[in-house]
Amino acid sequence: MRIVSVIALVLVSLATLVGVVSPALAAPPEQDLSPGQITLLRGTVVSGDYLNLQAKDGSPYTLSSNGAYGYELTDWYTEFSIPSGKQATSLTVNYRGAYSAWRGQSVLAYDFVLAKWVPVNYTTIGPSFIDVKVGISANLANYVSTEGKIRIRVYTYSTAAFRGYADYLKLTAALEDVAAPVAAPVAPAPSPVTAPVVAPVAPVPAPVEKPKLEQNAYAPTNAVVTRGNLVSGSYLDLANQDGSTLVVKSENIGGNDSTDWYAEFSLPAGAEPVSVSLGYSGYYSGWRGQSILMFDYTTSTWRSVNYKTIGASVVTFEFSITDNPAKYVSPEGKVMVRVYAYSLAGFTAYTDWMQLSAK
Ligand SMILES: [Ca+2]
Ligand SMILES: [Ca+2]
Repeated sequence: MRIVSVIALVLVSLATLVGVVSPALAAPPEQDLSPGQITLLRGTVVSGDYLNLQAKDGSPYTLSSNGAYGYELTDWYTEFSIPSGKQATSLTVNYRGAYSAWRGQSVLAYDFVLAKWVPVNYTTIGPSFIDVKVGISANLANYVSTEGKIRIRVYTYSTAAFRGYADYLKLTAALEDVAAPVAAPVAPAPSPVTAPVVAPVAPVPAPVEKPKLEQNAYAPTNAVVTRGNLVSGSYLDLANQDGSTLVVKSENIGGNDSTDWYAEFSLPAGAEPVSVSLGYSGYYSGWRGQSILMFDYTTSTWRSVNYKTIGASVVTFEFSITDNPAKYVSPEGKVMVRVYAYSLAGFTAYTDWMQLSAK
């Protein structure tokens, strides 16, 4: 009886040991994904294309900056594809580049769920090539479209013209198999005798998918002061009517004081809204005339869409854009709304809320 118990105990222990030495979970294999064609948003190509991003060989994709809104900019993005049947469990951006002079460079990744670009890295880069490595872990799934695309953008601005040299850009992805979908029950095949003879039908091209504007109200995703000095706040203060404001103090140029800044909104790429309205809430240190302008991408000009005299008490108003609102949306879904005020005396502009509604 006692011996039997001991033997049983030994067997249980052995079984436990066997369980412990089961094969360790293998980490999913990592794979370098190569960039596709470059979409240039700002800047002029000096030389090269996306193929120059394939190797760290000193042969870069070279851009010269373009002037816009008082700044010099280079801005471009490229798309990576995850092989079908795979999904990413980690993503790392590997970049190598240089600039003609020291510049601050932002790397952004496109969040397909929130339909906006999200900054993932900021690095100051000078005339020598340096490597930038950025791991993307939070909300990883948001950065991969349902078609397995990932968009990475490189954005640089300055008050002086410059050249940018991008020698290398790849994504390192840890990939695992997507679980096979459960097969839907198959309807019984019709008997060959009764099946009518059907002429072969040419495959119907997949409908071009228009991005759906699922979200109706958009908060700014960026704010840039082009005239005047940012005293406090950021675009984040514009999201709610809560008394927290973006504060810009006027700048005197040639005897006149003005504030001039613009907010950016991000709609899904390719969005063509049929109806757009803007909301504003804010005040000034004293009575000022305020113009609101929108950037018309069809003519590359700012168009005045609203003018109002605003004093030291908060005013809140909304208005509709009636003439072809889609012209204010870039192919990437960007909308720029500019707020301009002008006076002979210095002043301060306080903006509490800005919102774009689109359908
Ligand atoms: Ca290269
Ligand atoms: Ca606010």
